[in-house]
Amino acid sequence: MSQLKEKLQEKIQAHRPRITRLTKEFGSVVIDKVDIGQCIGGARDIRCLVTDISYLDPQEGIRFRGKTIPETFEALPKAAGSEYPTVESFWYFLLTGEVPTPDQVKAVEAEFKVRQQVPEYVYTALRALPRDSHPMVMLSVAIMTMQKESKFCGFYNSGKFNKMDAWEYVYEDASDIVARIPVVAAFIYNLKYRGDKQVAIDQNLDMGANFAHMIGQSDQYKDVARMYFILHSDHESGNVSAHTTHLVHSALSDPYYAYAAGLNGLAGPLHGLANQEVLGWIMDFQKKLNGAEPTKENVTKALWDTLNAGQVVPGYGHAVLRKTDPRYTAQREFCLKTPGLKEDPLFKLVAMIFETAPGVLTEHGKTKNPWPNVDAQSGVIQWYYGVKEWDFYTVLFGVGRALGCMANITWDRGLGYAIERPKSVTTDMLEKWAAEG
Ligand code: NMX
Ligand code: MLT
Repeated sequence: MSQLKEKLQEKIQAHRPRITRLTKEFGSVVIDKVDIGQCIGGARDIRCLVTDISYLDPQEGIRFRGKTIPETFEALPKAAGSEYPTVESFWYFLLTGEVPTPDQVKAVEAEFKVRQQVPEYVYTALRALPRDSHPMVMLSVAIMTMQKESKFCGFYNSGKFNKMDAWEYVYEDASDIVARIPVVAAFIYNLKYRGDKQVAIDQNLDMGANFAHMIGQSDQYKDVARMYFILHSDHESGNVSAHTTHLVHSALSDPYYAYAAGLNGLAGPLHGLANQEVLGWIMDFQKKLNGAEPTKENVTKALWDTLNAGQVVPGYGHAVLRKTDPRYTAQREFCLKTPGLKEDPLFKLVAMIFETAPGVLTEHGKTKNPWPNVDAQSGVIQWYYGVKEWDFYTVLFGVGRALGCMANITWDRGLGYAIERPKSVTTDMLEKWAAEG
């Protein structure tokens, strides 16, 4: 058993009595109530999911295992020659809640090197798809294609399946998916945009650095990849991709089925696809400017044109957050400290939208949160480094999100969470309860 798996076993065993006690002794304690607005309005704010991987405070933003984004970056061991941690150290932290030692990080890196070999048939399947398929379709297909590798599914079918040990097989699948997904993403990038010029894995590089290497990027991009995958990893459990993954896995569908479903949710424009939409919006705006300088006035007009056409301003608003997303801030700070990037015209335009959009959205009066979310800033960084194919941006999100979703379902099995099955009601019932007050 690997060091990480052993640590996780210790953590899961220590945690199990807490869940048993809560269920047996306090199962009937009420922690929320549901109104008709929430029932019709996407179950907003209803407290009915449990996770210890991350928590989203509406004012403060995300905390991973109790740490804010700056605290997380500060605490974790850094990649060699970098001020950013490796994704591998973050994976250890998300799974166990403990900051790993450099040796523990090395062990995860070594484990990922073994796990990251993608079966050749995955590439055959991807090459058989129409080349103009959306890269999120390709990513989802790649994950589904690998389902036959599932160790959890093998354990289920072995006749020896039991609830206590099931998490160990989820851990195996989860680790394989996390190790392989950047390699698959790089293959898709090279297949679609670089004439199928494929680059072999560099066994000496950590996950983020190897992704940069495989897509033909510069050394500077290694930190972009590390930062990007960590920032996009988890956003508590109610968001569409995490919730879908949890829901599908709750039926004991294996992690491959579950994460492919999560990715399909991430591909929606109100969720992860918004980062592609942001770049599309900006490019349309620049086209309309026809060479003129962007100003506060013409940005304001473009925002109103979007709103008056009944569309949402991509990259703004959030179902839970009520302040600027700290993931936006972390990326903005990266831009501000990177020579060249802070002077980049696209960065300046995004900064001007940041100055303008909250006021316009507030005046428009619909959204509960006029502030930017993670997607408003992420595309600019990719664009600057030459990843200009913006339909690929959600794939990058999907690589990062695998960390959170896979850590979550490993714990779901460790703690034996039930199949998810909320209750639905009819409109007649709602009207009856409405009449009764
Ligand atoms: N532009 C225009 N209208 C908006 C926006 C926006 N950015 N955000 C919310 N609204 C509207 C929303 O469509 C709704 O209108 P209606 O009553 O006509 O249905 C109204 O404001 C109230 O919505 P909220 O309660 O503020 O937001 P909700 O929780 O329903 O939705 C989002 C959250 C994120 C789906 C929404 O803010 C949105 O569509 N934003 C733009 C897309 C986006 O950036 N998504 C990425 C989210 C982060 N991620 O990566 O997943
Ligand atoms: C996410 O990262 O999943 C998004 O911000 C959406 C959400 O939290 O609902």
